Amino acid sequence: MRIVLATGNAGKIREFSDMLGPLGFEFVPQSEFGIEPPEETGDTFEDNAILKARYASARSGLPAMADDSGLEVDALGGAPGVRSARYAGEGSGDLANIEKLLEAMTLVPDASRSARFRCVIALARTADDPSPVFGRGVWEGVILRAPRGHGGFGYDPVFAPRGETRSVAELPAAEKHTQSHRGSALRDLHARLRRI
Ligand code: ITT
Repeated sequence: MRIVLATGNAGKIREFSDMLGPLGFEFVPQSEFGIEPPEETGDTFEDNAILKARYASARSGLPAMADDSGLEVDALGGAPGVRSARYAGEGSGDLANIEKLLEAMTLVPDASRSARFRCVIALARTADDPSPVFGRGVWEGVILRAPRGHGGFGYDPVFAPRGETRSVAELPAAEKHTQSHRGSALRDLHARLRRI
């Protein structure tokens, strides 16, 4: 079965191509259909994930899968959350977002720097699928005081998983996939699909 991968984020596309290979579906990035990511108007990861999946399915006529994810920082009341991609402003890049986060966390002591990545993956079999399937994943950790490493994307250089001294950007990709919110969400989605 061909499924549209409804994301415009190159980091996510890389991780999904690593992880989806063994699942036996053919995933086609939405850019191959000329689909641009829609505006994310939802207040929750679920809302935005299904909004993106339905949008890509409507435009391609195929089933579509979308990921909505973000970083939740306890000392910032859960921010940047669903706004993680645009924390430093609309269209802001990873560097600007990291800079804003580190600045907001300057006075936060080591013991209070807990945070987590969340990921919700939605699969819409048609644009108006009345029972889309969701997979969810969480990855607990802390916010570092300075960026470290060059792997991954987004906030990876400033997030160290719980019990780990390296940042996610210092982990080999395969190690990130076995632990990450995205890896867990994909395994959760896969398990639910097998029960349908
Ligand atoms: P699409 O909506 O097109 O998929 P996006 O980048 O806008 O791309 P989101 O709205 O889901 O995606 O925003 C997620 C943001 O959260 C992402 O841009 C990163 O800044 C951050 N993020 C999510 N997963 C991450 C990961 O594994 N490592 C680092 N940062 C991550």
